[in-house]
Amino acid sequence: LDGLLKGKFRGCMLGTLLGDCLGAPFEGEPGSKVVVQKFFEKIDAPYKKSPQKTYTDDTAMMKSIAKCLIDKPSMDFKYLANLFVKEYYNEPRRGYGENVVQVFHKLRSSKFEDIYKPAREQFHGTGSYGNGGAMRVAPIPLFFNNNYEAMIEAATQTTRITHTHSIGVNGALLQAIAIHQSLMLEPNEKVDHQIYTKKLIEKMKAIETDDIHDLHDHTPYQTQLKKVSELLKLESSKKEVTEDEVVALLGNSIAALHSVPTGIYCYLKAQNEISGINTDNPFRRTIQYAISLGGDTDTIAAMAGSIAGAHYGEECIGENLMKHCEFVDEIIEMADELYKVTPKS
Ligand code: 8NA
Ligand code: MG
Ligand code: MG
Ligand code: MG
Repeated sequence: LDGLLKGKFRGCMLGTLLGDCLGAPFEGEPGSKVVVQKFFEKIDAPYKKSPQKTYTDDTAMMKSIAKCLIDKPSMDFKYLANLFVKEYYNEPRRGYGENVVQVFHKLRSSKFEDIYKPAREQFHGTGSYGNGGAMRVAPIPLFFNNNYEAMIEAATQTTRITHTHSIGVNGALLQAIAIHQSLMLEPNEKVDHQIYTKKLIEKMKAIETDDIHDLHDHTPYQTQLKKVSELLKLESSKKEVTEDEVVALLGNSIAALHSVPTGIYCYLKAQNEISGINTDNPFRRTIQYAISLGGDTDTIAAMAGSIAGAHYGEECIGENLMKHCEFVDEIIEMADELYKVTPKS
């Protein structure tokens, strides 16, 4: 797999970018397979002069994590907090979460004295459970692909700069673990969804150990993953599951609990054909299906896209889709730089 890894780095980071750029126009909408299929038919055609799709906070923050790893390969979280803040003040209109901007203001005005304090103060001291930690995490499982424990530690500290609620942190960990698992797969082979989800559940068992006092269920991600697994099992016995059923069961909101497992489901389901989604390409199918669910489309597509990109690699990402998105060349360059500084086995 080592020879493939460079293409998988590109695929994974492009997955975040393309899911973000192509999903952003639908953010907050109810979701429609028909509308999204029409959109993709236009996008997945030779680039003429249709307007470029722009990225949002998901990619903006992923860039900072990649830059941090490239500049300081041992990881410097204070430097990362600085990069997040710098990026935000350079381009504040990238569609950041409503409340996370308070963290940036406080980090700056406190001169980064305690980089975790502003995040701890969010939502009356409960911390954010938004999907902002998960949406940007891709470079961490890439860089730490050889060291699982270090990956978990770095993903945790990276997330805690803005999100301290265990739902927010554990959502980012689950997303990192999924990317890590898919990075190890052969690009041309399908993965067994039952084995894949079982492995995720086992790993989350080691993570979901703290009491989450405001929650009834103390192992909420394991519960969600069991639903993902059940849905996929149902579908392999030829039962069709509608988008409404998926949204009702797994969610499509900005809450990490109701979007990270959904992204994983999109990736696994899209290994096979999906009715109403006309493409042979499993990467496109992944993000197109994620966007068809509506809700937090850019973020769910970015998360699902980065997992799919880690599995299939850059080869699988269509030239047409890339030509319609801004910042593709820069992300490829960043993925290559990240690959260069990544410890090899
Ligand atoms: P965040 O930390 O501001 O969280 C996002 C939202 O989640 C908050 O504004 C709250 O509504 C809610 N929330 C989180 N934690 C709590 C809590 N403990 N108690 C009550 N409510 C809570 O920002 P983030 O970085 O997590 O947000 C990421 C999302 O924002 C991504 O989807 C990104 O694309 C962006 N975004 C989403 C939308 C959308 O409509 N879905 C719109 C604009 C931006
Ligand atoms: Mg966004
Ligand atoms: Mg809750
Ligand atoms: Mg979003």
